[in-house]
Amino acid sequence: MRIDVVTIFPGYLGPLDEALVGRARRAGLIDLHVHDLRAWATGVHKAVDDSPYGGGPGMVMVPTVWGEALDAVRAESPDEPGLLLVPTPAGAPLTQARAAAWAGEPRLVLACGRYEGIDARVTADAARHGRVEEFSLGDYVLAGGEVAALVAVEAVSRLVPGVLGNPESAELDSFSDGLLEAPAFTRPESWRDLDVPGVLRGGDHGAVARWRRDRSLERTAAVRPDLLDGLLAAHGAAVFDRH
Ligand code: 6GU
Repeated sequence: MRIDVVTIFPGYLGPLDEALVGRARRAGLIDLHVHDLRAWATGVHKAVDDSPYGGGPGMVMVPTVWGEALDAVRAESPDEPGLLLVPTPAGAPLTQARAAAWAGEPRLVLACGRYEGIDARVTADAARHGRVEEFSLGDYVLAGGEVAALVAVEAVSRLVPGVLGNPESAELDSFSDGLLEAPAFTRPESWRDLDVPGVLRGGDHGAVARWRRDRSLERTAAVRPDLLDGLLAAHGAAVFDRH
């Protein structure tokens, strides 16, 4: 899969050299390109932003620079214009389902805005060339889209075949069945007077699965009751049946 990220702070994407994503890149599974938006800025000041029409605080990123940048990045791989992803607190939430859908794309292009966002005509124009999706990490405001791009690249990369050592771990994750994961334990069996639950040491795989399911439901009901409401609405009470 090819991923392009366009940003005025390429250094922000440095962590993508590390750990899981770094390894996936070196293995040739993820072909990641980070582009400095300022390369397409013109004039002595290389400005990328201007004051908003209609007034108000802050600055808006200019469509001219973004248009040239996205045209050029798209042209680097003309057969595959890619899905344009725009991080913005005004987008629909990033979910595991969206990450999984994006992991099936041959190419993603991430356009990171700063300031009060990007002139709205940039996404309108991009939608004439291909598909565009805006996404938000949640209900809080970041200084720019770079951290959201890091989050999206990591969430997507671990779902690309071959990136995870054990593909089962993606399937067992929190959210892949719509519930939060049960707590996990490893050796030693007893630590600071805290014991690993006996059922996990007993070798009864059915009992372990039921215990994990119960803890998942308990934890989800406690911290994310909205997820249970969503599952009930989608599938009915059968989703809570024991297997
Ligand atoms: Cl995607 N961008 C910004 N700037 N702030 C956010 C966000 C994205 N998601 C939550 N807050």
